Amino acid sequence: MTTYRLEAFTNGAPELADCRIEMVLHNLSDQPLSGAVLAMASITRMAEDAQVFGADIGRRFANYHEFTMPAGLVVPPGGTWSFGFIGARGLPPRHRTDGPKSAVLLRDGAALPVTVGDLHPGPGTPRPGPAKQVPETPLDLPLMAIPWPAALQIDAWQPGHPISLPPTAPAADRAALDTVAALHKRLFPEAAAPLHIGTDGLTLTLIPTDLPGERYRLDFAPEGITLRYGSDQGRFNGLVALAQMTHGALSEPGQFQLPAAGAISDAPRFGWRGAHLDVSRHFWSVAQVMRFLDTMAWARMNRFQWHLTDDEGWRAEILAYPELTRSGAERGPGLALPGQYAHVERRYHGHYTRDEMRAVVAHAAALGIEILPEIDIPGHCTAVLAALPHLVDPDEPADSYRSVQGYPNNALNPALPQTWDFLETVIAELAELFPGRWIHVGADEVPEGAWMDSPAIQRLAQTEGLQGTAAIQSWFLRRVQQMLRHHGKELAGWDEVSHGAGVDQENTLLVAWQRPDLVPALAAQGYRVIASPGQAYYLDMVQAEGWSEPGTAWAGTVTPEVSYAHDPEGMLPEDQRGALAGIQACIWCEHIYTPELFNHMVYPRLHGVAEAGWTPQSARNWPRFATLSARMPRL
Ligand code: TNX
Repeated sequence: MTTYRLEAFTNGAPELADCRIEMVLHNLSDQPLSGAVLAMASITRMAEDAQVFGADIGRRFANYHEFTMPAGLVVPPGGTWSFGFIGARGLPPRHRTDGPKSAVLLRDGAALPVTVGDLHPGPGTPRPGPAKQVPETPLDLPLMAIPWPAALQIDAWQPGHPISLPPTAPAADRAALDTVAALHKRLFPEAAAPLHIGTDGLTLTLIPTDLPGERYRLDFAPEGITLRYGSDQGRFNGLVALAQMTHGALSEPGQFQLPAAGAISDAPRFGWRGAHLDVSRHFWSVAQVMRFLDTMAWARMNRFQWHLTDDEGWRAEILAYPELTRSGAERGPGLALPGQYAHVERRYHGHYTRDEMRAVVAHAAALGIEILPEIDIPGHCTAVLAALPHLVDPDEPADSYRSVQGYPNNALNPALPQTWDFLETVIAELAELFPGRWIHVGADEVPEGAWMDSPAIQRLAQTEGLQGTAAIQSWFLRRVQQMLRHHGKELAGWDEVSHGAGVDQENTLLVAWQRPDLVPALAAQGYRVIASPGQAYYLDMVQAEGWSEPGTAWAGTVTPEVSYAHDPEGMLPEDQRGALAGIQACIWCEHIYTPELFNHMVYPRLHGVAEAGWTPQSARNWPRFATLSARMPRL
C-alpha cells in the first residue's frame, strides 16, 4: 500500500545556477507526519551554495540528499510538504529521468517507503514530445541477418527448413552445432530448432579450409548447404549466421526465406566487437549477464568489458579483501555508502563470487567472447575507500576535490605504499580468474586537482618531478602497467590513460569514449584504439529529444539511427585506415536498472554497433537494419 508519494518539478531554467527543483511529498497514510527526513537520489544534484526552501539540508553524498522536515511542521493525512532548492550541479534537466529516482522517509530509525514520480518539466515543455523511432519498412531480400554479410550472391530462394548435420560428422563439428543450437534454444525457447544433428533436414556439410581468422563461407545448392571455415571462431560465426537465417525463415515464413542457390562469403570489419556493462551503479545477476552475453553472441559480438567496480559498489570477490564485497558492495540507509540512483530506500547489495565469475568466463568463452574485466582505478574508488579505510590518506583534508559525479576524494592515492599492496593482490587474483589478454584499469575522470592537498603526494611529486594530477596519474599507470605485465596481462583503459603519456603505447588498448576525434589522435600516438564515442555508442544516452525519453544527454541525443549511421573510421585520414582495432558499445547503469529499461535503451542500438563492427560501411543500410533488428533477442 502506498503511503507516501514524491512528485518533483523543475522550472526549465537553462542555467544550473537558476535551476529550481521543487519536491512535493504527499502524505497518503492515515497518520500525521512530522520529524522525518526525506532521503532521495537525483542525478541533478543540489549545488553546495544552493538556496534551500521548505526543509533543512542534511547529509549529501553525490546524488544522495537528505532533507529534514522543518521543526514544528506536521503534515496531516492527505496533506503535502513542499521543499526543494535553487542552484544545481550536473546538467540542466532535459528529461523526466533527471530528477529524484528513488526516495525514503527516515524517522525514528525506520525507513518508510516512498513512491517517486517522473520529474515534471518547466512550463511550456512539450510532453511527451518526440520519442524513440525504429521504423519498419519492406525488405529487398527475404534474409534475416544481423550483422549483414560482407558479400552475398543469392540466385534462388526456398522456404525455411530445419538444417541437419549428419551424425557421422566429426565430434568437434557436432559440438559446435550443439553450442549454437543451445544458444538458440535459450534465446527463443518458443521457436522450432533451426539446427539439429540428424539426417531428416536440409543437409549441412562442414569443411575445414585455410580461410583466415573469423571468416566463413556458406554455399547453397539443391543437395544442401556447405559451410567452410578456417578456425573454431569461423565455424561458430558461420553456424550462428545459418541459425539466424533459418530461424527467421521458420518463424516468419511470410517475411523470410533460405537461399536455395548462391553463396555468402563473410568476414568481420573489426576483430574487436565489444560491449561494456556497468554492474556497479546497478547490479546485474549472473543469469542476466549470461543472457546479455547470449544476445551479443547472436550478433557475433566477441568482447565483453565487465565494469566490475565504481564509486557505487565493488562487485568482484577478492579473497584477500572480503570487505570489498561486504561493505564495499552495499549501500543503503545507515550504511557507510548511502543509497544512489534507483535504490535509496533499502540495503542494496550485489557481488559475484569467484566461482560465478569463472562460470561467466566459461559461458562467454563457449560463445567466442573474451572478457575484459575492469577495475576502475585510481578514480571512481569511493566504495574501495569506504571498505578499506587504511587506503585513505589520513593527512589529506576531507573533501579536498570532487569527481564529476560529486564524490569527494574518490581516488586511490599513488603515494601510499598500501595502495600498491592492494593493487598487487587484486591484480594477481583477477589475472588468475580471467584468462584474456587485457585487464582494464579505468583511469577515467580523475578530477583536475585531485591529490594536490595530500602531503604524501606532494613529497612524491617533488621526488619524481611530477606536476599536476595528470602527471601523477600517468606515473601511477606506468607502474600499474609493469605490475600487469608481471602477471602476464596488458593494460587497457579509458582514453585518459594517454594524459601525461606515462604508459608504453605499444600494447596499450584505449577505449576512446569522450569524442570521435580521439580515434585518430590516439591512433597517431601508437595506441591500440577501440572506438566507443559517447555521441554514438553510449547506450545510456536518450534516444529522442522528448521530455519523456529516459536516459542522460551529456553526449547529446543518440537516436538509434544516429548510432547506427556512425562510421567509427570516419575521422581517420586515408593513410590511417586500418588503425582502428575495433568498436564497443557502453552500457552505464545510472539510468538502466530494470530489464524493461535495459531493453528500451540497449536494443536495437547494441545490434547497430554489432553491425558497424562487422559489416563494411558500404553494405550498411538503416531501413533494412531497423526492420531486421526488431527480430533480434533482448534481455
Ligand atoms: C562517463 S565513460 C563515465 C561514467 C558514467 C558515464 C555516463 C566513462 C569512462 N566514465 O562514469 O557512467 O559517463 O554516461
